[in-house]
Amino acid sequence: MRKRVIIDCDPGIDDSLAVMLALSMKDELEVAGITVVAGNSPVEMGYQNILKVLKFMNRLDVPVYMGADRPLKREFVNALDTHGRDGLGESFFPDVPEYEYVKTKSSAVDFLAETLKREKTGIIALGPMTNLALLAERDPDAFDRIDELVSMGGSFKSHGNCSPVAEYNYWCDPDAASAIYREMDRRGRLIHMVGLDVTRRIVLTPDLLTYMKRLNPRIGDFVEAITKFYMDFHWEWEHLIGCVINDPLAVAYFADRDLCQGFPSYVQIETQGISIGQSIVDSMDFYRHKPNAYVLTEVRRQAFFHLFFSKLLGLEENGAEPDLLADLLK
Ligand SMILES: [Ca+2]
Repeated sequence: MRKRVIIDCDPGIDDSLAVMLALSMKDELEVAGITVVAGNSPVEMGYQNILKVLKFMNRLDVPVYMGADRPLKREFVNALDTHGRDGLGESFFPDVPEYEYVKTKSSAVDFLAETLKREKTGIIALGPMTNLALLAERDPDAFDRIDELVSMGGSFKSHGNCSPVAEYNYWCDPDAASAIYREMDRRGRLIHMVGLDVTRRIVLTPDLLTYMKRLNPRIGDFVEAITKFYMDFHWEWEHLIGCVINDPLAVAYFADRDLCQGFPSYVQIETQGISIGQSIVDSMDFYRHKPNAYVLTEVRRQAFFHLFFSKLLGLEENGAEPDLLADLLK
């Protein structure tokens, strides 16, 4: 059965790849709408970027809603140094003109509240969780109705990506992240924490990109245009050849729980000091507190890429040889 989902995101290069994947998983996912939040890029830029992605995917019918333009309390710090001046790897695709899409009037929070109350819907959160924290505050009943919440964010044993200990989404709005983990705790529910422990293993290498271009030049060229800058950034900062694509894993995991494994734990998010934004995972059960999160630690990397490529590119249709992909993923 198809799962209905709202994607909350801050596009962002890997957000864009995640949305492309979600839209390609037609048998598994029904994307009810996309809400945008300030994060990797300022919210207006993220809104335009998601329209660019929807246009490329011929899916401008999917409604997009503008969300929070800054974190709950902290000053907003974007990640355009990582994602390029346009938030899409300096691909500089033109803005989508207004006559090509349906301009939505309600805010992201209103759309979330209405949709959650109307139908069973899950949420994949790919950016700072500001919109979701505002929803919990303004309409707790609607928040209660979230079917499943998968959050790309945080880190258990892996190091941070914007401080020694913090992952960007939780670091950007630590108060929102902290609030969401507390809300889940209060309700006795688990948030799925798709953190850097697993997403760091998802590296799009130049070889894999070439493979994408060979199999499906249209998609491959688009992915190349938005990831080139990102790859240069990874080389400069981490001496990594390729780029880490965090967000698509959260989408894939939402649809297929067998892709990752982890453990239930009590998690809190630090909101101050030098470890601001850190996800504190009580894996040793010091606090004797019931779990509020399912923390992912293992990912079946080859299975993820197989899914990613078969959905996005169409592997069999394009005559892909399974052995070649297996070799590239060794
Ligand atoms: Ca993101």
